[in-house]
Amino acid sequence: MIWNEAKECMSRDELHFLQGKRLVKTVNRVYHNVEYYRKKMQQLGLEPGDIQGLEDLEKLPFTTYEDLNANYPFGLAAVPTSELVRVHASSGTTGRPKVAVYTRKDIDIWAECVARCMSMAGVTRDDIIQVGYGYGLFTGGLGAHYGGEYLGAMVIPMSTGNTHKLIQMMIDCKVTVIACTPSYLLHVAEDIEKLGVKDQINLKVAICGAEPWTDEMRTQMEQKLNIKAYDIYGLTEISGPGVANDCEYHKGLHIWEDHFLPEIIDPVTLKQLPEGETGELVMTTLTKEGMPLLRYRTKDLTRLETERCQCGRTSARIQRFKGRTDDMLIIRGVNVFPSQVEAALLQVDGTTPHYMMVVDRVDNKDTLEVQVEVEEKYFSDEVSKLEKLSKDIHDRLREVIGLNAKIQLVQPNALEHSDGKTKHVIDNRKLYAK
Ligand code: DLL
Repeated sequence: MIWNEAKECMSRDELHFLQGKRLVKTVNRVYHNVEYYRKKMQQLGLEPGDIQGLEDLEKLPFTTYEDLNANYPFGLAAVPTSELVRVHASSGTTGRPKVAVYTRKDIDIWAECVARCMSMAGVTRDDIIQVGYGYGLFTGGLGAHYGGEYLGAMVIPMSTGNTHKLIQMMIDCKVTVIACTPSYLLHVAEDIEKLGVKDQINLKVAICGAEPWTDEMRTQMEQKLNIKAYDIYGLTEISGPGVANDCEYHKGLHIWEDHFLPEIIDPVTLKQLPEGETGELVMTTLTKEGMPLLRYRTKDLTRLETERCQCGRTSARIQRFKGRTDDMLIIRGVNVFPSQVEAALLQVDGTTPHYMMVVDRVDNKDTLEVQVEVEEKYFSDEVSKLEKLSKDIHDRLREVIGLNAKIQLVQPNALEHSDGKTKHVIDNRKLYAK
């Protein structure tokens, strides 16, 4: 079902005209309201008048996480605080999160984008949606929640953490749609099987995202739960979930191009790549008021296709993700950078900066083991000291990355050391396309 046919199915020419107009407006907005962008454009000898349409996009500067970090928390806001109504955030490479701010209109547009995604997955106002993404600073919970309500469906704000309660509510409320991470849904499916309650489940659709997943996972969840599963993409900086979603033909994720202008660039030369080539996805927001971003480097590697889809939508579609240009991992839906782990370890006395993160998926649940070299003396001391150190590291990591990791303390020099770039991650999950 198409939620907003006028926008979702406009011809590519009409779309480019609209994007050009909105780009010019956005450039004017940031130039006049965000000191950081004004300075950046001035350094490049650019004035708003130099940007007349899409053909001038490449003249504009990129925005990166480092820019967000330098302007933390609200330095990139383009309106006064009195006009902002919401803040969300996700982890950054350093201790500072990536923060996004929203005006009321931003929240409305975001909700419409999520509603379009849900509608694309066949969800209607007659559905009962259980939101199993985390609520809070993470955009998943509230993003899916507002989108579901915008559609007119009934939303159950389940959040994460209690699978048995989620399954009980699913049965009692006759839930028809679930929105959660794909790995969590597979875990839920297994618990449903274990509890022997499959025949009491009314689910028909799942809207899964926030982490990479494979076609095999889609097949598994569709078969186990007798549902149709859809892929939803987004990132905090750009708004949250609902930047793109796949339709029933599963030929890639349709981007809401009337709100987000995509490009694919070579992450080394930073030049735009011809259509169909794989590179880094870059997004310019076209309607955001609170924190508009010019050419934001998502660090996600993919390619785009624009030939018309059988569903009738005309937007560019994101193809399978191939990885990231940075070392961010998504573990149980949580973004984690090795640098955060390193920083946490350094705060605990007795550890060394030599560590290895081993990520795996066991029974559809992500596991994280952190192997840490500790000072020799701990191995000759009583066992209780080693145990205390292990607990201290565990607790510190939990505070910093928000995950419970299994800690394995090892002797000095037990891990690989190198003069060059030491490998700190072994990810056995193989979630990205080759
Ligand atoms: O994960 C927003 C979201 C919430 C999307 C719920 C979908 C559903 P962040 O925490 O800022 O935002 O993480 C953004 O997650 O750059 C991708 O690397 C990855 N990601 C998000 N969705 C997908 C997906 C939310 N469908 C980062 N497939 C992005 C692959 C995804 N990777």
